[in-house]
Amino acid sequence: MWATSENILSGEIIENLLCRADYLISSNKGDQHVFVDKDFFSNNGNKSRNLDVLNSIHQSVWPKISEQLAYKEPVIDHAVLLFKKPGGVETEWHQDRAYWATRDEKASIISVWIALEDITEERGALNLVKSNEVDMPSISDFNNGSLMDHELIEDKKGGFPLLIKSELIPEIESDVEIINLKRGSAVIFDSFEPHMSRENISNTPRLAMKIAYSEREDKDYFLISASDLGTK
Ligand SMILES: O=C(O)CCC(=O)C(=O)O
Ligand SMILES: [Fe+2]
Repeated sequence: MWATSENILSGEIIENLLCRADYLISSNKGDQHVFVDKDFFSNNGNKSRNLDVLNSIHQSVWPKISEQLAYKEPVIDHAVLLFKKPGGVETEWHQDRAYWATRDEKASIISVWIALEDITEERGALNLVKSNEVDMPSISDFNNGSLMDHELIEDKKGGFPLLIKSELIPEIESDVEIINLKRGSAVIFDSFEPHMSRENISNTPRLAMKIAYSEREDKDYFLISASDLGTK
């Protein structure tokens, strides 16, 4: 399931973030996958990075979703920049649940995928299943879906080796929505939402990011708890 939320981040926060990430945007390193500098946001004692920017992002995003999500102890599960360089390859159909089943036993992770510029299909917009769209109040029903069969395909350039089985793709592709997003707007989706994005055929990097929330429970792997973030 998924929903969109317009103007979730202000221009000022985006400017600040892109300024910090400028070394990645202007780098000539042609990563073909979307994960650039996986530790851009990190919480590692005196090597913590960019938690002040993450806090400003969290303070904007959280009020828009927290009432619907009944987390007892919310944590930022992870937060990453998703820059797809020109020529960055297609990210093929998958459900994130296939990757997270063991570390998020009760399926609580939700992802907020934020456009840091206007994003259209030829720049690598996300594709989701059209009939899975809900309005924002209904995100309280998130994470009740089921996991489709995935197959492990090694050597995938797109960085996602676990992909929905090819025989299931035609049905998904008969019901697709391409999510063209304006700068500062977001799509919020649960761990069961099938998604993909095409190659970036434009000549500048596609600028997006993701902040993912989850229930703390007895997890030993998450970025930072929502309550600690404001104090860093
Ligand atoms: O940003 C993209 O194009 C895909 C990213 C993705 O699948 C994910 O972060 O789970
Ligand atoms: Fe994904």
